[in-house]
Amino acid sequence: MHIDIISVVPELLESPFSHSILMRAIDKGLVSLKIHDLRNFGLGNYRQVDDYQFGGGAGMVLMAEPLDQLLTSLTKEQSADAIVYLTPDGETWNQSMANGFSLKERIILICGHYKGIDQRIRDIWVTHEVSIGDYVLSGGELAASVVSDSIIRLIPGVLNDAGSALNDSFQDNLLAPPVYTRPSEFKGHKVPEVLLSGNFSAIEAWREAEALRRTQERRPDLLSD
Ligand code: 6GU
Repeated sequence: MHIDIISVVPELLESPFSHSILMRAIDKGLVSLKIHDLRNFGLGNYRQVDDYQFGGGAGMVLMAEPLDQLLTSLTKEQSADAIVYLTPDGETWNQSMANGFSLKERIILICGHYKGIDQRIRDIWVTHEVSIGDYVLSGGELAASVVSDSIIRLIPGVLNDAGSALNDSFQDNLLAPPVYTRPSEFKGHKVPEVLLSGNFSAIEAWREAEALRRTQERRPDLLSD
């Protein structure tokens, strides 16, 4: 899989991909990722990328031309399977969307800033519009990191334990059961006996029951879907 991310603040995207699981996925060659500074396609001596909005109103808008030129150059040799614009008015991202995107070969993510991007780029280029929840972020970069993380960890070979992604919360519309590690007693709180029993079918049954109980308690909406 290859992911291109377009941003006017590329520095915001460095850390999430430089550590832990995502860094190892890149090092192993399971995914390649390139961050593109929109300013390199900016107009004029000042490399301008944004301008006032027609009709007035506060906030700048990312101009169509720099984005169009960058998108043209990115898709010249190979087309993209998805061109995603991260925006609070997009479709709310979820695990089933992440599963679908993990099968794609080539994804382009566009991070908006200020008031967003010129509508014509959305009309001409964008295939998917994605939000990560009902709150406002200062730009699309954190959302692009969230979306990328949720996709990349589903690529076969990225997680060491093959079963690991399948057991995650949401993967089967259930929240994950509680987990414990040493010591078996901590400040008077004991680890549930069954987990120490070595009886794997009993452990599996306990985990399933706990997952269901947690989901009923915290997210009953998941069970009715
Ligand atoms: Cl994708 N972008 C911004 N700016 N804010 C958001 C968001 C995206 N998703 C939720 N809030």
